[in-house]
Amino acid sequence: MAATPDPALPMPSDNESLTQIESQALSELDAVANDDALERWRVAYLGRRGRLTLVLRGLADLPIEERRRVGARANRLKQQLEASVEEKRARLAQSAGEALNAERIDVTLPGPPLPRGRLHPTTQTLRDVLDCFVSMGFQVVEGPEIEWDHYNFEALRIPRDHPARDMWDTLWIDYEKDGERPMLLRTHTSPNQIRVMEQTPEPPVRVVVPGKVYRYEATDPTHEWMHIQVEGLAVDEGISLADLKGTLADFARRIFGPDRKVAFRCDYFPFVEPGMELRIDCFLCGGEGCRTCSHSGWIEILGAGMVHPEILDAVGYDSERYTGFAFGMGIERIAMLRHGIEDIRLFYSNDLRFLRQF
Ligand code: 2NL
Repeated sequence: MAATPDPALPMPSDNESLTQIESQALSELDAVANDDALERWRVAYLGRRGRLTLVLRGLADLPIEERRRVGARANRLKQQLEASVEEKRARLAQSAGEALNAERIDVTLPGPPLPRGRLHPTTQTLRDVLDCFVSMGFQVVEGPEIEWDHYNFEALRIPRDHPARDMWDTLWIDYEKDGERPMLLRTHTSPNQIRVMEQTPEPPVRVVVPGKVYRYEATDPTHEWMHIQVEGLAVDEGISLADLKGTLADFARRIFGPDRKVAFRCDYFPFVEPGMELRIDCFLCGGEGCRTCSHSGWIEILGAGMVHPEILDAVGYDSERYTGFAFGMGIERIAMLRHGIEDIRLFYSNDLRFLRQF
């Protein structure tokens, strides 16, 4: 049965139509970008009802002379288009392969190097200090940064009207009870030592307590409104000033060098009796006098003393039986001395040029 020519198309059975079919077919084929489009194109021209197929079927209706002429040309075009399809198919396959190749990942390649971080200089010094005390049998204990007035001041023999409170300009929490502000940002880590003693019914107690502490004060090269403190506490039967001296001299020599001379000098803290400061001979000038030791030959390292018996009694320890020593130091100060850093604010200004040096 002869196929019915599509009325929308020009009469296919002449040279002009074949020329048109050829040029349209080739330019459309050029735009084909994938296998699906290629198949649609093949059906449109070479399929059972394709444009060229219809021409070939219509040949039967032509006079013999014309049938030969048009037939020969149509068959050549058919071969040409079939060859073009194959060529296009091959090219599409090749470029798909190339795309795959371009995306291929070599899983055996080593990964790009990751930038390595480092510990903050205060963290490094903090760890060295804690390691030292841990090796002497102290336990590390952390506690809350928001504290009750009771733990931060009252339990440490610093009552409301005590002049020593002037030493701790406090950041109070915006919370009122009975017209008072009983909560604050701790000004030292001692409150946590009170907590440890309360939770340990009987000595021995041997703890170091690190942590952030806060003061309401203006910053300058040696003061920050937040800094890191380490306090230590040892309570047991028979603990004496000699234990305090031996422990802290050993600490000072481990951190600042085995040849350090140490000296203790009277100082006052409301929670100890007697109270003292520990100094080491200046490791920069060897005692001659320089800027770091303010030309005294000595550098203050920490404060210490024998725990006031009233503090022991208040946590339920028998101060006739038990004695203890305690100490406290600022970690930034230790780190500044070790590294020759002259401004505490550098630790907390997030300047990587500074931090990358440690
Ligand atoms: C300093 C001085 C010191 C203490 C802290 C303490 C804690 C309890 C009882 C007794 Cl629970 N004492 N701590 C004692 C003496 C000095 O710190 O200059 N810190 C930066």
